[in-house]
Amino acid sequence: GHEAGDELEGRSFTGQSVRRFEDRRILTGEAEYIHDVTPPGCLEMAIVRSVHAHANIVDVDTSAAEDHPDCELVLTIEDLQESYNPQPCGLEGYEEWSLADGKARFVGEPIAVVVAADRYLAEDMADLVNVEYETLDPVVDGMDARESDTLVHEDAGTNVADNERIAFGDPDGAFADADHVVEGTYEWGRVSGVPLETAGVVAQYDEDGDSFHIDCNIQLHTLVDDTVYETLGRPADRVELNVPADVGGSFGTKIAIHRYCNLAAMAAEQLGRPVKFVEDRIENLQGGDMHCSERTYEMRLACDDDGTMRGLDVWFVDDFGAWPHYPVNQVLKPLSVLTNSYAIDDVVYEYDLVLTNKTAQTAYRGFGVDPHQYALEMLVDDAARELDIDPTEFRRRNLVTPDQLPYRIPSGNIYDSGDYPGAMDRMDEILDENERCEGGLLDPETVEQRREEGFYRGTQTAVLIEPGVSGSDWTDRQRTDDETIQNRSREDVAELPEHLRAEVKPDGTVLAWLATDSSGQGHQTLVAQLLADELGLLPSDIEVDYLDSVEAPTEYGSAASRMAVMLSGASVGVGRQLRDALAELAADHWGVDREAVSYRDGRVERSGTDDSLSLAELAELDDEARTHVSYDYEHPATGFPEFDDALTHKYPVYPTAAYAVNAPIVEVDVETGEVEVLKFYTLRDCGTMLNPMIVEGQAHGGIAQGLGAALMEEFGYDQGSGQPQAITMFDYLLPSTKNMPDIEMEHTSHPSPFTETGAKGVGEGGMIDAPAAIACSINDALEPLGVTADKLPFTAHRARKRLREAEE
Ligand code: MCN
Repeated sequence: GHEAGDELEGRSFTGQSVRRFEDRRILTGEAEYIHDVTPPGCLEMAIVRSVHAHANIVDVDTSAAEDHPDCELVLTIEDLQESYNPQPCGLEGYEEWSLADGKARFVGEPIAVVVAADRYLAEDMADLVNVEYETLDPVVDGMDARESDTLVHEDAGTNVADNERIAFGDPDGAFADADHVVEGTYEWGRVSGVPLETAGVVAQYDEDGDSFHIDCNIQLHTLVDDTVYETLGRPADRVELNVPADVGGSFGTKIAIHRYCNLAAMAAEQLGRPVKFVEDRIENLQGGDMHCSERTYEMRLACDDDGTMRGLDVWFVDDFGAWPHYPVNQVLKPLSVLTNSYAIDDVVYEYDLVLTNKTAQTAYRGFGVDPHQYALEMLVDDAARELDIDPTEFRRRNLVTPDQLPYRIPSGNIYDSGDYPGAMDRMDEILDENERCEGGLLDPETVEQRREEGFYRGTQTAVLIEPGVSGSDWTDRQRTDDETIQNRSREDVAELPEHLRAEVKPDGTVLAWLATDSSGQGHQTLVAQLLADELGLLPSDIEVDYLDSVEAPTEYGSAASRMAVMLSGASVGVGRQLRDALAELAADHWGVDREAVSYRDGRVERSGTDDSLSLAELAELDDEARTHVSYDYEHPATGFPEFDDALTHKYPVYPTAAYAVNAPIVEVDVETGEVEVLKFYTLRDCGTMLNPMIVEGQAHGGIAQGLGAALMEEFGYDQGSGQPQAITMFDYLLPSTKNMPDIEMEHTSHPSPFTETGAKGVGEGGMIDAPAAIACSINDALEPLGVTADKLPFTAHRARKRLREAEE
């Protein structure tokens, strides 16, 4: 990659692997994370958490803690109910307080908080709080929860918090007419992103203004803002929320409603002193509201003898844990890739969102699309085998073809651009040239020989779509009744633009401000690259800073793989505005018409003369801040009639469709059940690559997380007691360099016709496409033994079990 300041005049920085500005400070220890924020007089908070999955709280005795000289404050539910509000939940009808109200609903649920001079003392004080419980039977299994008499929330009267059936086309007809109906059950284990930096907050209260300043390493301040204002019972402008420039990863997990933000703010108000809280690793893994989808799918595919897919029936249960938090709409996002890369018109989609006595869900890279793609590809494999068609050939026959693009899937979303069959062909070529030949990992002779030794190899390709760039407010669909949805007009569905500001500094360099937060994606570099091109400067001439929540307009922010598209569009817009503003300033200065001046490579020139002004000279002339500009880039779906139908029905619209064809070469040891990925080939299309090095980094990280979900990671629970079984890194197995194969990556580019720069979102790829690819490759490897990877993670234990069952 190029050094950020490389002299590359006359060349475009967009599309180049410009090194990330962020990395120097991260690698040299100069980055500022939440734990580095320590205002004078700062105290620390510890949380007393439930040790039971389901229990009535009979009594919370805080006297020993309160009597202790080191204890600054204890807060219980009574204190909260006296002065604050419940926090908004993801669905109506659930009253959630930041501390358990009378009943604990998962192991780790906060019951009280204690504040002391430092975390050690605070933990000691927390130990002095004595909670008396009356234990209840826990609801642990999501499938059983639907019928169970034991209720997680008695007032709700059911553990099924949401359920919906949506039909597109004529699925009944398709299933009645088709030659075959193939069905399968596929399970996706509870996994999540596990960022290096756990979640944390530093809250300060200003008594004079009755206002709060809250620093927290959250992913989207826009989502947390509302919950914090409402919970504290203050107007929005009295709560300033600031996300540090450096967040040590989020992957969606830091998006949702986090009680610790509210609790630290309340404690800061009560004490009149700053209060800090940063989760330790156990808290992060068990109680930090940071698990994601746990789904059981029952799917059916209707096909004809010739291998044409006719209809799809998707039914699943998603075990959401104890509270239906904001990302309840994860059950809907799969609608944006409903039929993946296949042309199927008649589909039914139904789900039950159930509550159990487990940690509540948050978002995780993929936002519920990853399990859908996995289950669908499993079904396609099962169907191919039942129809006795080669699984690759079966896929190929049903792919959306290039001449069909842009292609509208039944649920209304549109795939923008690409060549899916071409990508399958290219991957075949790559495998033929490198691995299916002599000496290759899939050399038929080697495969046969390894099989005799008990090691089964295989690979399976498929085209996996990654939806990118959400922005419409389909997110609150669950809160809206059917009639309201049917009567919704296009105007009711907000599209959130991306805001960017910039100005010229006295030295002629440019300062730009992002309105949203980053967690490691490299957005500062992205804006610097794009703006450098727009202004004819070097990326190192562009400094990029962040606005805080009060300064920034309410935006959606960095989620749903949208910033490459939104920020590149905003950078182009702000660059154009800045060029115009500078040209106008120069024209005024020279007393000539605007048409008589032009902007070129960091200077404004006066035509027909040798006169020109540099940015520094213009900045000096600019005493009215006329070169401070801002721009709002419109979401690509805005103004697209094709998207209207989906939007007005509040179906998820994701206007970019990046995709990957993966070929993980897996080897299963049929004795131990262990699966090793020997090599991972991947061919990817994200349209215009703005920074190939970042794109590849995103894919590497995503594939690692996808491998974890496919083979290793799982938040298991004891089925009897509801105790979490993975609360340390010894039990929650993250992939490391030891587990990661070499990744051979190639790119193809079909720029999106819908976006300013042709870019498509990529931030969730890998996690969306790797699990399905690995599972189907296992299916290929174990085909002779009749075993499939029908439950993820396909751990050695599960694989062994399936292999033994198949033997019988
Ligand atoms: N990019 C590019 N060209 C493209 C597309 C993307 O160069 N055609 C680059 C962009 O420069 C951008 C990055 O790739 O910096 C990711 O862009 P995009 O796909 O738009 O995703 P977002 O920037 O909106 O980031 C969100 C996305 C999501 S949803 C999760 S989850 C996730 C992810 O990003 N969390 C991450 N990647 C992460 N990476 C890090 N390091 N940490 C996280 O928490």
